[in-house]
Amino acid sequence: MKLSDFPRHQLTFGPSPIQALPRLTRHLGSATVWAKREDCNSGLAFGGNKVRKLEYIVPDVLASGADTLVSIGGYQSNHTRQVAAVAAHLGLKCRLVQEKWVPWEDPMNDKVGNILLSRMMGADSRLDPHGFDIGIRDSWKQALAEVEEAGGKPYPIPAGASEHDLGGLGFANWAFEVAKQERALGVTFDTIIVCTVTCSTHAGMIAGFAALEDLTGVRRRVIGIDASATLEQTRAQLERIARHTAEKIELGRELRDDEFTLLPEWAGDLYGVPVDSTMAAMNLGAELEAFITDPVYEGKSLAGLIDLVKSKAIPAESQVLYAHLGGQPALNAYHRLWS
Ligand code: 5PA
Repeated sequence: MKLSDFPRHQLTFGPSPIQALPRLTRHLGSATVWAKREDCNSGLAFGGNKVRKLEYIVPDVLASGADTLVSIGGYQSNHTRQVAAVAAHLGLKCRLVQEKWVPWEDPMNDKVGNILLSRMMGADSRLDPHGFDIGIRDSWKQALAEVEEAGGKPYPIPAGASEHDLGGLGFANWAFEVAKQERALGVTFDTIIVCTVTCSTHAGMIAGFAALEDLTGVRRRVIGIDASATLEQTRAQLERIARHTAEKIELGRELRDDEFTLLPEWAGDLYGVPVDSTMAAMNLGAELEAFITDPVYEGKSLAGLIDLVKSKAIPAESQVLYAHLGGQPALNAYHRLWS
């Protein structure tokens, strides 16, 4: 099926805004930096990248007759907050497994930010002691079984909605949305920067930009900045989901090796724990542009952008598009980084 033939249930406001970042660009003194703002793409509980993925999953949810969305993430998962938001919006129930993905010892970590919002929206959000893993989890399968045993009809949404058959479509379409906005702006973005963990954001972009390249001949670099700190598992998942999505949208060719770039240098040692480059990037974005990023995801990908632009690994004449994927509600749980 062609991408435009897949049903899409609108949850976003429409195309997310693209903004120039002139003060950051001037400070870095090389390539021109822009951002596309998925962090304010929807009115549903602050939006984010998962809302865009879920637009292609909701038609399947509604067709299934399910009454409960069941998903999983860390205590401060943005994904589970967005699943809770979509459940509330559709009038469905929501069961969330919140694993202890991050060794961040703060008494507020399982109370404020994303988890607070999920509870406020009526989700049945339960803590689980297991640690970080982007794969399919027993705790999630258990939650699905429990909903069924209680007489409910669960709809399974895996971590980050990534290992879902339709998980890559939202960001495949993002590529075409960028192309339309480029025409209006009179700019071509030759380099895209994206944060990568469960992978369907980056994988969807790879498939979408590949399809766009085949139509227009414009070749771009999509640079994934790893924030999982489990590089090999993440790379394998990225390739699998990108190939699956490319096949789904009938790309009609194999993805080339040079279409996969996943850089490990800014992840630090552990998922969810910021390092010096994360702190420096978050502070720089905030001080220069009121551009707010989080310590788990976007602070790490922003650190990657800063170093790649400064070092001219991204050429000075480049137009760089940073995908801001959301994540700010988790900042509350990290208050002591600034207090
Ligand atoms: C997340 C993911 P992918 O998981 O699609 O690779 O996206 C990475 C990413 N930025 C980037 C933000 C703000 C994100 O929330 N979040 C997960 C979550 O549970 O919130 C899926 C891990």
